[in-house]
Parts: sequence; C-alpha cells; structure tokens
Amino acid sequence: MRYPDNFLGMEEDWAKPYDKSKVVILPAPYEGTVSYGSGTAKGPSAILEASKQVELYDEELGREFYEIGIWTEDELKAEKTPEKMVDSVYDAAKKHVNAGKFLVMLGGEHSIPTGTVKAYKERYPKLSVLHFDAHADLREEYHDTKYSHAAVMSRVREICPAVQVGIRSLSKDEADKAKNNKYDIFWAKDIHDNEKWFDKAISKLSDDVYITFDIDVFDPSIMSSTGTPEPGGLSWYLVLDFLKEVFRKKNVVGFDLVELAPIEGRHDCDFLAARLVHKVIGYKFFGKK
Ligand SMILES: [Mn+2]
Repeated sequence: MRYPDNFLGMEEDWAKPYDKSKVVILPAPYEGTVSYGSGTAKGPSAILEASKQVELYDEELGREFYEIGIWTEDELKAEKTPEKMVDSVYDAAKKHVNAGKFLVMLGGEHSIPTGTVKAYKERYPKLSVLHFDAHADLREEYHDTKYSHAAVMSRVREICPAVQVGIRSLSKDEADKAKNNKYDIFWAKDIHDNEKWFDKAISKLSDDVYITFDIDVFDPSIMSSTGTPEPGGLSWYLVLDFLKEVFRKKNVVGFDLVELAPIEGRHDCDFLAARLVHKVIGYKFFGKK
C-alpha cells in the first residue's frame, strides 16, 4: 500500500518495500459479532488517516523510526463468519510471522486476534499473551459463536497462557471461571492509579509475548470512540509506562489494536490510536536501555 495511504502517510522514498521492512501494518476491518455500538470496521482506515498527522520524530525516544521500514498491507477482506475471518487472519499472519516481521494488526473487532496468536504460537512455542481490555472476554461463546469478541480470551487461553490488564467488566460466569482457573487478571480498580503491579504482571509472562490491545482499556474521557466504553479506565501515561517496561524486559513479537469505532468529529480518539501504534513501534525497536 503506497503513499498516501500507508501508516504515517510516508512518501515513497521513506516507505521501504516489504522485504526491507521490519514492521508490517495489517488493516483488518472486520465487524461481524459486535454486540453494542458498531463502527469498528472503520477503525483501521481512521487510524491510517490519523497517522498522517503523527510526527515522525518521537519526543520521548528522541528519534524517528521510519528507517526500520514500516510496510502497510492492503486491507484484509472481511469474511462472512467470524470463524472464517479468524482463519483468514491466521493465513495472513503466518506469512508475515514466517518472514520475521513485527506484525501490527489494526482491527476491527476483538474476535480476530485468535488468528494472529495461533500463527505466533507456531513460531514461538512458549508464547504468552498480554491482553489490555476493559472486558474479560472470557465467555465460552456469545450469540451462538465461539469466535465472538466476547469469547476471544477463552479461545486465546486454549492456545497459550495470558495475563489480562485493565479489566472492569465481566459476567458472573466469567468471574467464576477466572477464579476457578486462577487466571492472572489485573483489575482496573487496583492498578489505575499506581505502578506497583508492573513487576508482578511482567513476571507472569513468558519471554516471548504477543500483545492484544483493546482500545477500550483506556478511560472513556480520552477514548470514547469504542463500542462498549466502561468508566474507570487507564490513563495514557500509565499504559505507556507499563508498555515500555514490557518491551524492555520481554521479546514482544507482535501487537494488535482493536475495537476503535471512530465517531465523526472525535479526531482525538483516532489520533490517540495512531500515536499508540507509533509508540509501540518505537518501544519495540528503540526502547531497550
Ligand atoms: Mn473490550
């Protein structure tokens, strides 16, 4: 995908070809199992559009990142069922994972990471998943499908262990399941105002980590453009500080950002998502001390 539609809206001179790029941005505008507010299918294009306004220079890391090569793929076609979509994501992810790329998938709704996690698990047998979300997503199935966004962490936990961060909404069944299985969950109420939990959360992860990031983990005051906003979310700097530590201490192999449902006129939310992707790329390649 060429100028001006790639991530950061880079001119052809700066946007390296696929084989010279370390990062692959994969837009996956799928929206098939959404339960409340809709619009996540427009998430990837809104992030790409907003990314044109992101400064190439990062003030925190004191440098630009684009020379590592950031390739933007064409949008993944939406499939008819969530199960087929997960397969399609898996096939696409496998290609990029095998090519050694740092994959950044832009959703779309939160049913699709099952495909990326499966692809990464094949390459990194000791993979663990770090999950940011307001919701536990631990239902067994939802609206008659096991591949619903509301069940995604049940599917992911069938593939590999996970640590869940920022959770503040779940059903009684999900709560019972989490308790009975002693799942590692860091509740928003305990972590939103301090960093004391950072080391403990990181210690629960294996060395190779895949991050799935539901944008609704942020507080709705800074992130209202999402289908199921929940009060009491995390702040920008707390999330960045935690991510920075994770990237320093672990081998983060892939990342997805899901559930942005753009609202016309709320450019701040689209921009936040684009800036987060840029930060993550910076932490991955320039964040080690
Ligand atoms: Mn969520």
